[in-house]
Amino acid sequence: MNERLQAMESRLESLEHWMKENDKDTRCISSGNTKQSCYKLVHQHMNWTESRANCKRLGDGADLVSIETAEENEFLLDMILDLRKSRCSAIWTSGKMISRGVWTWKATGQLFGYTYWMSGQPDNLHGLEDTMVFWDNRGDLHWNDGDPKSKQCSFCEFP
Ligand SMILES: [Ca+2]
Ligand SMILES: [Ca+2]
Repeated sequence: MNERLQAMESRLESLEHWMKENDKDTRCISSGNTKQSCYKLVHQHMNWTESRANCKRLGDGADLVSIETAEENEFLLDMILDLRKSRCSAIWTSGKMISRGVWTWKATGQLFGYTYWMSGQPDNLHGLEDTMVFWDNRGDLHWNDGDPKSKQCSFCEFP
């Protein structure tokens, strides 16, 4: 490869690294033998499809968040409590209902294992709700199924 191009690429990489380190809405977690994941809380309100496209722009392997463990869920809850201020009552994840009562993480294709549904949820209100949000219901912060057309904050996950 051309040397100047190589130098530019390495400068771009260090710039990307710097931006990750200095973005207060982004935090990373790594534990034991799990790969490091970084998470960005996006405050711009978008529908589910727009939110997913926006996450993918963060780079290779970036998508709306998928939540495999209680530990990962706790990490995200802490971020929400620290960062959202009052701007996000609901936050998109990659959770999607693929048939009645069957939920998957679109980012990974995995079925839901661990769950953290709010009591009475998912309720598929008016038959319109098939995407998963963190929802703050007067201080009760849990998972809910929401209408993908509604505009909300979102959580991206990337390596
Ligand atoms: Ca994950
Ligand atoms: Ca619901």
